[in-house]
Amino acid sequence: MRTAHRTCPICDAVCGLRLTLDDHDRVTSVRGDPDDPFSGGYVCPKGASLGRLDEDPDRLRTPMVRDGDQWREVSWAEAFRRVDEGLSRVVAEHGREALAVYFGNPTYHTMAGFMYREPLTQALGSRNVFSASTIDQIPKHVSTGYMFGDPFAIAVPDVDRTDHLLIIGANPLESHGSLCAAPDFASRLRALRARGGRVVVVDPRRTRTAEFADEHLPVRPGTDPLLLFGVVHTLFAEGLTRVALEVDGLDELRTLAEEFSPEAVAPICAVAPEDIRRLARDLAAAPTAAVYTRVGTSTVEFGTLAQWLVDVVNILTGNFDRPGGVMFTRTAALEVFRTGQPFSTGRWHSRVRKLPEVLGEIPVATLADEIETPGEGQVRAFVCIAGNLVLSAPNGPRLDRALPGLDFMVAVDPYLNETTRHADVILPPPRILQMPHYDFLLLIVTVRNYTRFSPQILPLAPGQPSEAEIMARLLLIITGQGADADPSLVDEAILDAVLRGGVSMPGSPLAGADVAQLRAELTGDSGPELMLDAMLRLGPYDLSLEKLRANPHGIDLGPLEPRLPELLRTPSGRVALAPPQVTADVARLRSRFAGPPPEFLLVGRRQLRSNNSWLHNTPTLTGGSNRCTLHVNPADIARLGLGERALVRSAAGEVVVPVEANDTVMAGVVSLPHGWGHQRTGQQLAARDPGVNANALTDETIVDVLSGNAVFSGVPVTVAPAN
Ligand SMILES: Nc1nc2c(c(=O)[nH]1)N[C@H]1C(S)=C(S)[C@@H](COP(=O)(O)OP(=O)(O)OC[C@H]3O[C@@H](n4cnc5c(=O)[nH]c(N)nc54)[C@H](O)[C@@H]3O)O[C@H]1N2
Ligand SMILES: Nc1nc2c(c(=O)[nH]1)N[C@H]1C(S)=C(S)[C@@H](COP(=O)(O)OP(=O)(O)OC[C@H]3O[C@@H](n4cnc5c(=O)[nH]c(N)nc54)[C@H](O)[C@@H]3O)O[C@H]1N2
Ligand code: SF4
Ligand SMILES: [Mo]
Repeated sequence: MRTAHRTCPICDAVCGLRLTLDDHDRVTSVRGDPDDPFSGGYVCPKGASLGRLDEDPDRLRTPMVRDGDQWREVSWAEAFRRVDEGLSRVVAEHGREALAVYFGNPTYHTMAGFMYREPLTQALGSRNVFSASTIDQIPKHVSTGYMFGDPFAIAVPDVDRTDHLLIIGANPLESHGSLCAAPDFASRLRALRARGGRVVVVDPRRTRTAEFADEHLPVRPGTDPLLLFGVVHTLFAEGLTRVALEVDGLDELRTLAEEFSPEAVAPICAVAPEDIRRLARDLAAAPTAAVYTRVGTSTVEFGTLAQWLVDVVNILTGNFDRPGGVMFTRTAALEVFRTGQPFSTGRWHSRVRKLPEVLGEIPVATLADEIETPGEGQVRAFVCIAGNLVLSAPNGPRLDRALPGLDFMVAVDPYLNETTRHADVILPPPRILQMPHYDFLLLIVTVRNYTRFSPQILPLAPGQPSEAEIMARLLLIITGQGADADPSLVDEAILDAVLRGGVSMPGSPLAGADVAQLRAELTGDSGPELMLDAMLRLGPYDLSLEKLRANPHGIDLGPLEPRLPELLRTPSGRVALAPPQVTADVARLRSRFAGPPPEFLLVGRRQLRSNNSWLHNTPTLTGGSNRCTLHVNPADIARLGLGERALVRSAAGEVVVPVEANDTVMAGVVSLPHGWGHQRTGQQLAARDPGVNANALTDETIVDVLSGNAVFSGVPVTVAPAN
């Protein structure tokens, strides 16, 4: 028996876990680490199942090569050789622009996913770069990019100190928070209320979070920008603004909000004018208040406007960048992502639909167009890293039809599933317990400054590559250096770039230091660990990998502190309250909701014991409430005469799905979870209870025009009894 400590890599809450393993290295228990100063012993059912998830017998342990519809296990050497042949042929015949890459959600949780993404993208030399960002949070980057000059200036709600938390379109009691790492969100909200604070939730569904809150306001899906404009209007009209930052655009903002009185927007949002006024007054009256929003206002047609207006309200009420409001984390590792380059979108456009580039990538919503549409630059080879796009992307079934048309596809994924089955080669990453872990990304949105490193618990098998090595080898292959080139060359190049960048950053603790000497001092058992050591030494807290290793429960680095104006990167040095690139979309907002609403609007539903498309094969995480059903309000069921199953149709497609009467969803709205629709998968348990693909209904032709983000929420559908 032995004990090991490990960050849970599944969701954004970054809980610290304590595992026990027996003499055969089998995990016998997973508990929350009680000595962890940040997560304090919290664990959810997914984290508690980490052992079972990790030892899943359906997890691939050897590379797989497909010949026709036959799969065979091959050696790593042969797998990389096949990848080299496949990619090299496409580049030789069609050029680099024929290559595409996707970085899926799990790459935001692995060290390799963070450190090798940019180098791999550079190596690709193609504009066909896609990631989970454009089916998730890219509207936030666009709004903060234009408001603060930094697309990563993402403020988190100071949940531990605020007096009033308004949650719009997020369900942290089931998702455990996102772009806000706060393990045990429920206890934090309980403490908030215990100290006399209030929690208000705006959501078309009475979620677990809404049940817990002091107040729940149902809102018609997709209309939050109008609701928020109603709040802004009220703040101005009633003289409730108290801006405490240097801002530009206050007058433009007031003028823009003029037409959106609570009376004007109420019928569209289905929220009463008095309620909208009260939202504004309560925020203004609270000693401190924070507005927090996530997926429900991001994966919608006006996602960027909604993200912008949330920050606007936080600024207008004087709650931006101050304790109890929304604040910026000061993360331990060097903030390599803050480039200081002036932010702009649309530096290039996608080939087929001319959608603007954001942060160097183009929207997932147009991937199928780029694969299917002939011509110069057509995508012919696809590198899919940790993505199950057939289930995760808008109109997934179209991708299911498009992927077989590729000349070559390689997937880096532990499973044979709906998407990877189209690959020619699957390269499985090591098991979770075989990977060291550090959350380069999630630790930039913690509600306290905090850091934690977890070494690998189990060794790699002889000859088995780490996920970092897989990415490095892909990079070497893509740059034409072949399947046998030395991956440490890639590591050294990344290390050199990190160190050079770090010593030349203004205010760096190691400004002007000798890079070769720094490199010699670094410690770590792998490329990513050496990179982490470099970034910790170059970071603001005088840390190193050695110090983190000595503190397996993590290190609390104190409460969040104000970071403006230090973080501002706007040309004016002030916050842009009404950036023209963002306000340009207000005209579209005005006209979009002119007519009567569709009969039904579809929204999603995250489930506590599920995580996107890949946790349905673990016995402890299946069954019970984890069912792929359509939640329909009982009034709608009666009106439509719905029986056990419903036929749901949208502009993109249709599904037949079991109906569950549920009064938590507002009338006129139906809710279907995503990540289901398992078919032809190598996950045997998942195949037994497949569910339907919610993304057979979502429409890839409609995006948030400013960011290109997919629209998963507020999709017009019809619902009818199915026989
Ligand atoms: N309708 C609808 N669609 C949605 C959403 C919605 O709310 N509604 N949500 C969207 C959001 S927010 C997101 S983030 C996306 C997520 O969509 P994806 O990017 O597809 O991410 P996941 O489904 O989480 O996992 C993708 C794959 O990663 C693999 N994987 C797991 N661990 C690892 C690992 O360590 N390494 C590697 N290489 N692979 C691994 C899994 O086997 C799985 O095949 O879905 C989006 N799709
Ligand atoms: N258990 C579990 N946890 C997860 C995941 C999971 O699949 N399962 N996925 C992870 C990922 S990838 C992410 S990005 C995060 C997401 O974290 P959250 O954003 O907290 O997750 P959701 O549950 O999608 O919350 C969105 C809420 O918005 C509501 N909503 C839908 N449309 C609208 C709208 O138009 N307006 C408003 N105001 N609300 C609306 C939905 O009903 C839902 O309650 O969760 C992460 N954690
Ligand atoms: S809340 Fe998230 S990070 Fe914490 S144990 Fe559950 S899945 Fe893991
Ligand atoms: Mo996500």
